[in-house]
This record gives sequence, C-alpha cells and structure tokens, in this order.
Amino acid sequence: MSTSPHVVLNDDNTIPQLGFGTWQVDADVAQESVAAALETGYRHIDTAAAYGNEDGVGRAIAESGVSREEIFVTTKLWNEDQGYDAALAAFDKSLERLGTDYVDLYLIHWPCPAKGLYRDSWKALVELRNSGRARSIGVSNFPAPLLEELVATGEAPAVNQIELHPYFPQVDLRAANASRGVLTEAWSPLGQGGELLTDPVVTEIAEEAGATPAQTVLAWHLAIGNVVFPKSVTPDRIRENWGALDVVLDEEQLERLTGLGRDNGRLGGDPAQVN
Ligand code: 1BO
Repeated sequence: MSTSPHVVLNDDNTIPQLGFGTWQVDADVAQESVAAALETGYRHIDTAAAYGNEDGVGRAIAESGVSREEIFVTTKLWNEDQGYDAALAAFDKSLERLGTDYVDLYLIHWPCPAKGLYRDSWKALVELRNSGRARSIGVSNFPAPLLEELVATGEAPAVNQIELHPYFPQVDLRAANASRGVLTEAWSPLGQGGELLTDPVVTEIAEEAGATPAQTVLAWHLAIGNVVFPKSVTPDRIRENWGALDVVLDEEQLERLTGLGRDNGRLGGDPAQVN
C-alpha cells in the first residue's frame, strides 16, 4: 500500500499531503466513503461542522481498525459559531460528533469580515491549540490582508485552505501564504462539474503521463506543494485518486496546467464571506 508524503507545518506537526475530502456528502455516505478511503490507505480526513457529516466520519474512523493516532482529522468552525465563547462551544460539539478527544487541525471556515468576529474566534483557536485539544490551528478562505492580521498577532495559522485548481491556481494567494510560512491546502482540487477533467490540456498531459485526468490534476497539486483532499463516494474513484501518488509530471507539464488559470476561475464559495 502506498503512503502519502507528509508536509511539516509551521508548528512542527506534520500533515499527510494527500487526504480525503467530505464536502457535500451526507453523514451515512461519508461513513462509507471514509471507510473505503481508510481501507485504501488515506490517513488524512477533512470535514467541517457545516458539512453535517462529522458523526459519519467519526463512526468510520472508530470502526476502521486504524488507530486514531494514525489518522489526521481536520474540522472547521462554522460562520454562525464565530466569536470567542461560541467557537469554544462549537469545538466541543464537533469533538462529540467526531467521537474523539482531539482534532489534528481546526480551521475557521470563512473569515466573514462583515461579522468582525474572526479575531475573537482566532483567540479561541489559539486557546484550543494551547490545551492540546486541537493539535494545529488554521484558517480557510482567508485573503492575504486578513491572514496577515492573524500572523501579526504572533500566532500564525498553520494552513490557509482555499479553493484551488488549475482553473483557479491562486498564484498570488499561494505566494502570500508561503511568504508567511502558512501551508496552502486546496479545496475543490479537481474543479467542479467535470469540466476541468475533460479539458484538452489535462487529457493530453494525462495521456503523456500514463495517468487519468484526475490523477494528473492531483499530481500537479502534490508537485507544487499543496495539501489536497479529493472527495469521492465511489470506491474505484477513491482508489484512482490515491494513484496520483505514483504520477510524475515534468516542469513543462506543470506549467501547462498552471497556465489553465482563468480570470473567472472561481467555481464555488461565496466571495462575500471572504472580502
Ligand atoms: C463552500 C465550502 C467550501 C469547502 O469547505
């Protein structure tokens, strides 16, 4: 069984670079697909309170026969639970649903700057990390100025999880993360709706590499240093995505994929919760 490479975070913890995502999957289906992912070899599961499937993820982990310590679990604070006390209470509920007494990574899901609560939420996350119940803490969907604000508190987020794929390569935000020692995680790594996977550039490079289009796009993420967690509810696809670990792309192929970036490449999410 292949194993994912690990990346070292700015707090010296490590994270498996290829993980398994559960966005838009209900709890029962998440339980089955996480079980298939753990069986395949994935040891990093990404969920969120807002996905409504933490209980299914927790059941899959508990029944997998894989020890909790071997599995890197990420969950996220939802927008309506922002604020110091609310974030601490929401975290307890996430742990309860997951059936665990710690998570490996806890993220603020969206900054929601209009609410003005992300600074207080961040203080709560720092406390959770100091208590050891969240081993690492970070953010999601943070633009560079808001990220910088948290970094300036002296408590830099370990990761910034953002929409990122060849149609939306986020070159500037990746650089902004990296310059602050913040690891970039990519959500929607394969785009959405299948358009990216039938793009002629992707299919051509896939053929050159002897890989599938999904493996090719995931290999691009891995080669440029992103942490990535494709979602699938199909065991064959879950295994196919894991096969990206064996795909090697050269510099020219990587550049052709990055060159697919479009001005309007964002496919998901609500920019109003970001800016
Ligand atoms: C719109 C939600 C993105 C994934 O967490």
